[in-house]
Amino acid sequence: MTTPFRFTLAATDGRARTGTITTPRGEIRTPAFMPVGTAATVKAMLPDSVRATGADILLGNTYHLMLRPTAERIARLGGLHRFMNWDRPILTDSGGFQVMSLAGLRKLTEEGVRFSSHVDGSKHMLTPERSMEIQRLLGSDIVMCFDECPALPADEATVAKSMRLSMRWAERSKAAFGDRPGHALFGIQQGGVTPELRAESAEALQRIGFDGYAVGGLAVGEGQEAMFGVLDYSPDMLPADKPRYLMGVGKPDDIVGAVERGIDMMDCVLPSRSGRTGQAWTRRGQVNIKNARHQDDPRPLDEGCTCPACRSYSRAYLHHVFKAGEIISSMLMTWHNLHYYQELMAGLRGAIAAGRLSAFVAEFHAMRAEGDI
Ligand code: PRF
Ligand code: ZN
Repeated sequence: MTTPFRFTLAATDGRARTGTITTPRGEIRTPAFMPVGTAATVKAMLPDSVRATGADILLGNTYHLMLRPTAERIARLGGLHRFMNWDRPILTDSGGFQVMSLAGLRKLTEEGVRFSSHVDGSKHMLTPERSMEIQRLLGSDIVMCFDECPALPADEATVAKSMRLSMRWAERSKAAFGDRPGHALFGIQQGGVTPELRAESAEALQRIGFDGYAVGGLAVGEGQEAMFGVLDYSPDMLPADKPRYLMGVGKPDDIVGAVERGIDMMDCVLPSRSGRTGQAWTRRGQVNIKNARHQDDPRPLDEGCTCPACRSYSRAYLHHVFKAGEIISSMLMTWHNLHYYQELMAGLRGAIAAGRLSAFVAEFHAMRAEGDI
């Protein structure tokens, strides 16, 4: 028999939670950070290295993979896990958000979104049904509903209309997903920064019924204060016995604030992308390795970090390989950043389990306040 998809809470501390999501491809310790593997790779990292940083699950993208190399080709080659050599869980985003931020010409209707590819200009259509089909062809373990996410600020009428469309699409997503033991379908709450719209969306999703619930439509231009404002109430509108996933977040302090407010899962390109542009995230905040102050510095990026970049290389070396445009710069910086993010998640999980989250968070902010020295 297939292992069912299951979420078990182990402990709570205030509104924060720690637990385990069980899937046939392995367990996901929550709160979980999911590295982004958009084009069937976490850029500059081998899958074993991503695992070594502590990741239990990766994120993949419907939008990118449908365009290149296509979901049908990946299915013929045995599915996304085999294709990219990652045998643990994969969550796939549904494509709507990426169409809106990346595609060329777009036309949104009740049916779905017609758009032209940012790769070659070719024309495509994404609907809830097609998104479910693509995510099935990829072999995704956690499938996301097809939704629309308006950029903020937007007027309330626009946000309401978009949210209601996303709720009709959620119903179609569920019908098209069908019954797939061992695979999960997550609904996505929308509603901008308006509590009534967030409540309406949460109720609509729970009427349909999902294996998990995402908070969508945040980190789209509203700022951290407004985002935390929504997170002060919106996770509580979602079922306590199902995972809650905050999409596309964020910086380390966003993650800490979201976990404090009851979020169980997050994803963001930040640690991998900023690694490639010479930005490191450390316990003492951000370090820009491009800066000339590092060129004679024999110390590691972060004295307390056990990643390969910090164990074996100096800041001077990391500065040099960045300046020289060497590929190892992206490899080492990405590894460090993903390692830091996963250490942060492990720290949060341990603190919640021990009932000392507020002390952990105070220490987190105090270390950052000292700055990089
Ligand atoms: N919906 C989907 N993917 C997303 C978002 C969303 O609202 C966001 C918002 N931060 C990131 N990725 N489907
Ligand atoms: Zn490191």
